[in-house]
Amino acid sequence: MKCIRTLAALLGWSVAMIAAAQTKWDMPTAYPATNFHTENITQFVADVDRASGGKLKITVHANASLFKANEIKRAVQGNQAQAGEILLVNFENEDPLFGLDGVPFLATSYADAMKLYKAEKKVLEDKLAKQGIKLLYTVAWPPQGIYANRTLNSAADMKGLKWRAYSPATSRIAELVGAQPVTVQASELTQALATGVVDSYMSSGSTGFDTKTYESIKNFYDTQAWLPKNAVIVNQQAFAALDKPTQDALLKAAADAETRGWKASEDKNGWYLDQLKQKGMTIVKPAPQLTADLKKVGDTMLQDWLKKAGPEGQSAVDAYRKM
Ligand code: PCA
Repeated sequence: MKCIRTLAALLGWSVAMIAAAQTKWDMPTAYPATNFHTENITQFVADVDRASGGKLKITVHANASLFKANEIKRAVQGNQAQAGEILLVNFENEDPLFGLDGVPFLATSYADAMKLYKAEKKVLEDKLAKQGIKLLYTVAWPPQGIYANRTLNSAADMKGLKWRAYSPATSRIAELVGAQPVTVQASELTQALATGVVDSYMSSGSTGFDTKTYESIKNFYDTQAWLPKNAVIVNQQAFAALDKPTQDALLKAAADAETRGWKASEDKNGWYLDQLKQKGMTIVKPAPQLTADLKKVGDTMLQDWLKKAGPEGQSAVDAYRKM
């Protein structure tokens, strides 16, 4: 009898120990489970689980199911969610530095997008740290092009488009070309297209595919204008509460996810555009006038950005240009 009681006590104690040793995090993201960013995150979370010996369990809530895209950052800041994935350019109004990779035609290839990341990484980390957030890694979206039914030979042809925007910068583009911006997060884009709330937008082949844009829009103008980045972030206090081996496991998995994610983005870009073609879309090489007009828009936006971002913005751009 005594022996059984001791055993029961021991069992209760070990269950309590396991529960105490195990940390559970919520991780909201804004894109569907099948998106390459989310697939990468799924792998990241599995790596963390394994490398931490099951001590850190992260539950991913994809497709803006827990928080809207533009609410995720604040949720992580306030520790309502311990980790999350955000689109940096969404927060340009908070701080211009978050919008650097959304300036059209500043960095238009994967190699340049990586350089830009290296040039801004320190200041980005510092900004987030001041907000109680730790940057784990980033991954670039594929290059941004224009979805529209109209024939676009120049920016003048964009006048009056009902333009879906996902960030302050994509709204600004609409203003500069005389289109009407409506901000719609990716998870609500399919419906906005189907109901005619919007008839055009700028994004990657990836989002065109995810949202079945081919069901309502015929053309993708492959302007390769910029590659915005998603950032995976954690609440600093939640991170600090982990034991050292678990922290190390998390950081190692994050470094692997960054390398894997950038590669997946680049590798899958062609696949996404092929899928759009197979679904009946035309991938258009933009007319020289359209490109020239959009580059002018980009120049204006870079000047505006440099004014807003001040010396630290200038030095990030200078560092990038020197690479
Ligand atoms: N897809 C996201 C942001 C950039 C991209 O390629 C979107 O359209 O919301």
